[in-house]
Amino acid sequence: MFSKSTSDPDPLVPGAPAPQAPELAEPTEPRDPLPPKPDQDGPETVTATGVATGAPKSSTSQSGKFLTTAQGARLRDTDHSLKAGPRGPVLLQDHHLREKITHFDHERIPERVVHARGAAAHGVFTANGTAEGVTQAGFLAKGVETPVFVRFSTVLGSRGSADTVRDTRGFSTKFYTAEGNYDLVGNNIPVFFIQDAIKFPDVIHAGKPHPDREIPQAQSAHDTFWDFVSLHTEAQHHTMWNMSDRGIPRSYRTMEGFGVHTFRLINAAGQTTLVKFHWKPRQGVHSLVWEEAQIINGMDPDFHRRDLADAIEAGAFPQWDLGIQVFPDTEDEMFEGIDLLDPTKLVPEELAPVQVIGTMTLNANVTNYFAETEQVAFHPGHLVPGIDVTNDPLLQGRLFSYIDTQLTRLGGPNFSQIPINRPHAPVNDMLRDGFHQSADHSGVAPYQPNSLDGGCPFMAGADMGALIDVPVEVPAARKVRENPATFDDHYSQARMFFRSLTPVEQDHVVQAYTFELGKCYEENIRLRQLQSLANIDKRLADDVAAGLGLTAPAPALAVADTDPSPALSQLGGTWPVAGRMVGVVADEASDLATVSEVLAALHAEGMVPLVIAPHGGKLGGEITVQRTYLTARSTEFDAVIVAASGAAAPDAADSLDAKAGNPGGHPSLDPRVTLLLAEAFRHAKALGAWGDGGSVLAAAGIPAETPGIVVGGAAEVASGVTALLANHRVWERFPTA
Ligand code: HDE
Repeated sequence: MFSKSTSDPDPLVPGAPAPQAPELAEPTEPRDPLPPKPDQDGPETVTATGVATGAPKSSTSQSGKFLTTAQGARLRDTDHSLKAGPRGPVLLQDHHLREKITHFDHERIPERVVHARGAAAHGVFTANGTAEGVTQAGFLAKGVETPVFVRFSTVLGSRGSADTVRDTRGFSTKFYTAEGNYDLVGNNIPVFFIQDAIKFPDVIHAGKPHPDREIPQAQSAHDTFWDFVSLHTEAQHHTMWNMSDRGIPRSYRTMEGFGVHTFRLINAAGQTTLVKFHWKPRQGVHSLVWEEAQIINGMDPDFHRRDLADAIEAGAFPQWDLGIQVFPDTEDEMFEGIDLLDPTKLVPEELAPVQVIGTMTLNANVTNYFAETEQVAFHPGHLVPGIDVTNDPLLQGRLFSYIDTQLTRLGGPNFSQIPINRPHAPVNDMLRDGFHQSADHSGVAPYQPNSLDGGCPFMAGADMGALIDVPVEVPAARKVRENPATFDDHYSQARMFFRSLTPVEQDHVVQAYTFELGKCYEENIRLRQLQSLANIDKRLADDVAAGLGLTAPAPALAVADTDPSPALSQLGGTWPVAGRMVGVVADEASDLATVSEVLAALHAEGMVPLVIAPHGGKLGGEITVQRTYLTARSTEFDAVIVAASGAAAPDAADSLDAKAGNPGGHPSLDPRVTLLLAEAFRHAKALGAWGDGGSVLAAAGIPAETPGIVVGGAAEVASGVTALLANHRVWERFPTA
């Protein structure tokens, strides 16, 4: 299934030298295929009785250099069917034709019913030991390194849908621990739409395209979605997060991740604690702005997928700290008045700080999308000793759903044998046969107890690293279809979230609701959603209503006020600039020596400068052009710099004003360049120009005396833009209400 290791000599060509792995290159440069990654092969094949068969790890993948049939017979022609003469009918006996077409006919498997669109990468998780006091999970002990596979996803869209839609993002991590696979199957939003798994088909049916015309694709801006969430008001908190900038991340690399549910940990002494898991991106938490997201959906629907793969290939490995919020395991499972079993509630970090327990680095791209990203199967029930579930009714339902869906999606019960799903711990189960069985089980007694296989496999003792079902008390109760009263409050945390945002972020929320409800046809649905908004925050409701040309109703109920949680805002703080994309507009007439210096300065900070020029190839025979005026769009860049023309003095700091009256003089003046600059300006990105490059900014209508515009000497521009990028955007340029 995976590429043959390049170090293996070809067995059919005696003495053939082993091909060498290629050097990694810039993502924008053509490259040879990457070498296979060691942990994609999974462990040696092990039989049910624990005997390694010695079979090569990739026994089913490509080997040898000649094209063969699936049975290994070499072929001399794959371009022509076997026919009765050149003009004759095709012969049924052509096995290669039938095998090739039949296999092709069956290449597709059902896409995931949700989270169909995803991108993934390999990496490593290193524990810092902080969690040792609360869990006996071996992979969380100090210094332990665990291979991981992470899949990010959107929720609503089909597999071929665009990346930058407004939606929740999945953030699933498979830890291949020495005690078996542990899956943390989370989202980039810490709460969920519903409190009980029985509502999952309802919320997803409402969010998916309308059943009659199957539109719209991959978005919530339509009647059925708002119909449901305005009626099922426990969804209001999650929906508020979707309408915030969290719904349109800049990159998978700049998303937080959340386990959402509360989990129960158990330490070596048998003591239990309740925890919530958080991933904190070291790159900072950043988002797109809505107009950018919409443009990207057309310009580059693979934007997030490409961004992740390019960053990893360029060596800008994204990193996340894994943290836990720790709560005492009390009988009521409450913390500071918050029901820890209610997945529509978060616990503010100000009340329970996130304690870092380790760091994950994604350092290798997938080799084969289908084999790995498509076939990976996560499950919140894939646990290891020391981590257990709670009675959160949403989590309990998920424990059933994931294995069930894999049976259809991956065609039977043996998907854990697919290399990407194989544990790196020894597997010795008594599961047998079924579709796609690829293990060659030995022994005659796949049952317990037995004597015929010597009693094997054996049960692990309490001190042998076996799974632990924490013996939690179940209070005497009646069988009911009811929620606890503590689940009843649907609004106070939505209010807390909105009021914790800065004015710029609040404005984005207002605009998002106005956009989404503006796409609904039914006025009753808009009004019903406005009622929920009025319950959450009167100003929010009034502003959205004004945009819709409606009047917001009065709040219908009293909602508890809680302290804002500043940690919920994405603004503030400075972040590493490594991996950020900076466009440098230049052409043949530019001051090319200085262009090279600026590119070097940006490179030295770990950024990815991309030269944008009128044509491809090289400028001055030396500087590689990565984007042309035709292929560049502002949305790809975090900042844009315009080079001076060679004629101008490179340090003419006042050139922006000087040239503003005569913009036609600069060779980079082109409507596509001015559009690029105007868009980047509108999206509050840093812009710079040295020398008479400032005249191009002026021609795009960008005033010189505006925050986030750096004009001056080239070195000053490079360092000024770098400093601005650490804040992600020039926030003060956004107009606020
Ligand atoms: Fe999922 N979810 N989910 N979900 N979910 C799936 O499993 C489901 C929920 C999440 O990258 C499916 O393998 C139910 C919450 C992610 O492969 C399916 C409920 C959270 C992924 C399923 C939930 C998630 C899935 C579809 C309500 C965040 C993508 C394909 C009880 C904590 C995993 C699959 C990947 C995928 C069911 C709610 C996250 C159908 C019934 C809450 C990240 O089994």
